[in-house]
Amino acid sequence: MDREPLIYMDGKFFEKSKAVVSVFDHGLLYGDGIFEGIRAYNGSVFRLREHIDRLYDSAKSIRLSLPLTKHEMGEAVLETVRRNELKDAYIRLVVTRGSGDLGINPALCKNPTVFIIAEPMASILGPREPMVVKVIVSSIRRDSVDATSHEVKSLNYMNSILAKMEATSAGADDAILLDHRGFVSEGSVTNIFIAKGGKVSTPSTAAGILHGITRDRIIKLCSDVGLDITEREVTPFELLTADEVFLVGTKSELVAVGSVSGVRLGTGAAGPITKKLYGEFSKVVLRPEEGTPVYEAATESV
Ligand code: PXG
Repeated sequence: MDREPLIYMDGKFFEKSKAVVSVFDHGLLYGDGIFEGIRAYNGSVFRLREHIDRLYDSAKSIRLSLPLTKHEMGEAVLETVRRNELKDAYIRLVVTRGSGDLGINPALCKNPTVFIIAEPMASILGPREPMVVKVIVSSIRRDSVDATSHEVKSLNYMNSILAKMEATSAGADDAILLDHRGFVSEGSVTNIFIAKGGKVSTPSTAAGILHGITRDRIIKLCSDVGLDITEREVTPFELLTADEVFLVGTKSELVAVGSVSGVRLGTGAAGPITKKLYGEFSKVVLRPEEGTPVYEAATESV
């Protein structure tokens, strides 16, 4: 596109260079805000309802009252994709506490700031083999459920960022974070699955991981294709000794893990379960019933 991308901000559209937030916005000053990363595939927003529901749960948990109904928020997402004439896109929906003063008091922030960015993004899913990444187990722990729990998709990503930096300096692609007890929690921006002896496991949400929308869909997909899938506590030992490990998330989609902290898994390539789920997930994202159409006259969006 020759013209600048159009960004939704509080009900209006602005060119990218003009879409700015105040330096007094508490999203910037304190990470006081929430967001969603959403994907559109072939002109349809994948699991829009689930993303909007999660956003409203995040908002409720931080006592942020959203200025739009769920339906209006869904429409704003669709309109942003439409205005940018996109079919395959990555959408970032952000709500901050809004502009306040230099203190943390959220009561002084009168109106939340809502903005939505939609950028073109092609899927890595398809007929080819899944991508394979190297990960490390990070020394940075996920915050516990009674701290900055990752159940809230908040603007505080410092532990993921530090873990990612640790991975990069160790020559790895990404990091796996443990929870405060030492159990496996999730990747820096993905949920994690392991397979051993044909059985698939994923850390349960009890220790405060993000309730990933891709994770949910992959759990269901495992059952649909007859794989034994359990949500439970997973130890670092199980991670190192798994036959297969893979990471899932809206942006990363589904990627295989070839090694953990220098320990090779299987042959170091994507294993059969990972490949099977990758192939099936590639079809799922394109199914009309999994998404909300952007361009057809919508009957009901969210
Ligand atoms: N865990 C964490 C900590 C995440 O940030 C996921 C799991 C996957 O959740 P979904 O609902 O997308 O299946 C995320 C995803 C990125 C990026 O650049 C991704 C996320 C946040 C920021 C950046 O890939 N969230």
